[in-house]
Amino acid sequence: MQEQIRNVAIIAHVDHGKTTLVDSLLYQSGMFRNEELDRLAGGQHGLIFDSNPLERERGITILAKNCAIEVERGDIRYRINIIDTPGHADFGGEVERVLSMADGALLLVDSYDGPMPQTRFVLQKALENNLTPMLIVNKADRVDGRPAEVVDEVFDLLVSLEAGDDALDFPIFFCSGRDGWCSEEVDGERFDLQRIFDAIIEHVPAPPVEVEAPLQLRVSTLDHSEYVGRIAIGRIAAGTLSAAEEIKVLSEDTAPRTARAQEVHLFEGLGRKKVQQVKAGDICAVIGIDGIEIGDTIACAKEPMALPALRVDEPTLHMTFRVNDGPFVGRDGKYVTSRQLKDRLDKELERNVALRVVQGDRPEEFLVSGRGLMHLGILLETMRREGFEMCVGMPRVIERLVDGKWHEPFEHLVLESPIDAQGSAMALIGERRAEMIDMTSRAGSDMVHMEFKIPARGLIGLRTRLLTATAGRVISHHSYLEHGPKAGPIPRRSSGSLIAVETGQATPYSLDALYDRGTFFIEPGDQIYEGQVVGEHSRDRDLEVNVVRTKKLSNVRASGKDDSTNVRPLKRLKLEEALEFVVEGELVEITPANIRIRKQLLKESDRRRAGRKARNES
Ligand SMILES: Nc1nc2c(ncn2[C@@H]2O[C@H](COP(=O)(O)OP(=O)(O)OP(=O)(O)O)[C@@H](O)[C@H]2O)c(=O)[nH]1
Ligand SMILES: [Mg+2]
Repeated sequence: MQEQIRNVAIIAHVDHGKTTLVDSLLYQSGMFRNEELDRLAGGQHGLIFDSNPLERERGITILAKNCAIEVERGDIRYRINIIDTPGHADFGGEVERVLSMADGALLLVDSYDGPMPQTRFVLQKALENNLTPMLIVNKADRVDGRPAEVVDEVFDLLVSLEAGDDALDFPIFFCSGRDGWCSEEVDGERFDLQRIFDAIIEHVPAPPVEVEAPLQLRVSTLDHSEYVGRIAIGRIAAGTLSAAEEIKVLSEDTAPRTARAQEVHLFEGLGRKKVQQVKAGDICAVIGIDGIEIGDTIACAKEPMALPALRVDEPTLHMTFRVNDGPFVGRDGKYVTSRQLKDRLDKELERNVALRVVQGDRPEEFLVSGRGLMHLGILLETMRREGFEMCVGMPRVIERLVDGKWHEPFEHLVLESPIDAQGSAMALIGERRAEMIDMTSRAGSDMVHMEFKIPARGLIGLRTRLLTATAGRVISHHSYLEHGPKAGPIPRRSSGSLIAVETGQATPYSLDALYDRGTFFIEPGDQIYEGQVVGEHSRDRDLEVNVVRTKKLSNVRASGKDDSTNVRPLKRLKLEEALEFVVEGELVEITPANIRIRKQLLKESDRRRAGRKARNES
């Protein structure tokens, strides 16, 4: 039987249903028994393809993943390599690099939301990679959907991205990935997802194959196995690759070297299978090449020719990672030294392409740059689960010097707000130097849709505050737009910190006495150290507090205040909330069991001296 290949990436804004659709495609592929697949599903959204523990916990895709589905049409067997991508803006780097493996893209757009900031970003990247798009208006089962308008909005988007005429001529499906059906018209007859396979076969071009040309494969993703070490994944652009073949590794910054591709694997269903040979056009995994990196070309040993290196957008946010030098260091972590921290960051750099790490001012300090708070937050969360302890400083946006002037990153922010919450949302956005680009209210809905250009700086902490100010009713999304001349100052937070002045165990007695000073991050019984930030002050300056005081014993029974009578507002900070909270001079201490905030200088006298020095210098 003749075999043909199709390579498609599934792209969309966050939560528009990519992974759910991939799962349904797996179910309807006929390659598996349903029970077999049911067993693999899990996590918040019950998905098979979001397989990593953090993905399951958060209900989002973090890493792009491949699968391959085989379908037969007439006497041709088609291998369809499907690449699921993450939709959250912070993982844009992940999307950019896997797109280089695809020839077509299924662009999913929610039938209610329409195109959102990340839709624009991924579509733009798909067009830059010359991918043929197919539009899937997804979640077509939604009763509040507005599929016809959404199609128009996608056309407008394509026009504004200056897409060529051929890109405007694409097939459109109305689809419920969750319920496993699709239709070619709004409210038209419903078919199973075989139609989607048919459309991929028909519209996505077969990969350009020059089987006779010298081998070229650019590494798009890395995987790792304890047994075989590093696994390079990419599409063969030209030639063939056989198991045990001698090849050359071409890298941007090192000299070409010879290596052996010990094994080659093809994707098959959810797994991979070892094969003797892979031909141009197919996506494969190569085992046994030590030290290979993303972007390297695996080339023919006799006539090595490099493919252009992978380019991904620059990071926009950075912060310092440093060893934990707090008094509780090592209490619950396994890895605490700067050596261990450095090795771990080096390992991360191998596969996390949108990440940058440079040595900081001191040996125990590293400046880590990424795409956003979530991107860096996921890394920190992963490290803490592995047993690392570290401290990180306040996240800052990365500025660039353009014609002698500092430029800062701006983002495209979209808000969906109920009309009655619009005022509170606008007030928050206003003080953050956002410029409104567009505002529309949708017919028959009490929601307003607003779009802004906002300095990336202004986004730090914005989401949490928006949710608080509007009782959780505002939805916000953003993605990187451009660097531009610096906007004016933006308040980071209006409150000060409550700082512990003594080390010990927090007591109900002392916390009760302080209950009206602000919101505490700690509870009675917690171990606290001097210089730890134990809460958020209700006023705009820092306040030193003693939370470890115990009640003086006396014979006289004081009236009233005896037991824990006051209601203490408690807020346990999650990692990302802590990163949004810290200001200059403070650090987030991250350990497997605790997220604490502390002053960089733990002693009050040191802080006072440093404050005086800074004032004198300015
Ligand atoms: N009504 C409806 N809901 C859907 C459909 N497909 C997905 N959803 C829901 O949308 C949410 C997000 O689905 P995912 O498949 O995780 O979305 P995603 O695009 O992969 O998200 P990220 O990978 O995090 O960007 C889940 O709660 C799904 O149950 C659909 O066809 N109809
Ligand atoms: Mg997903």
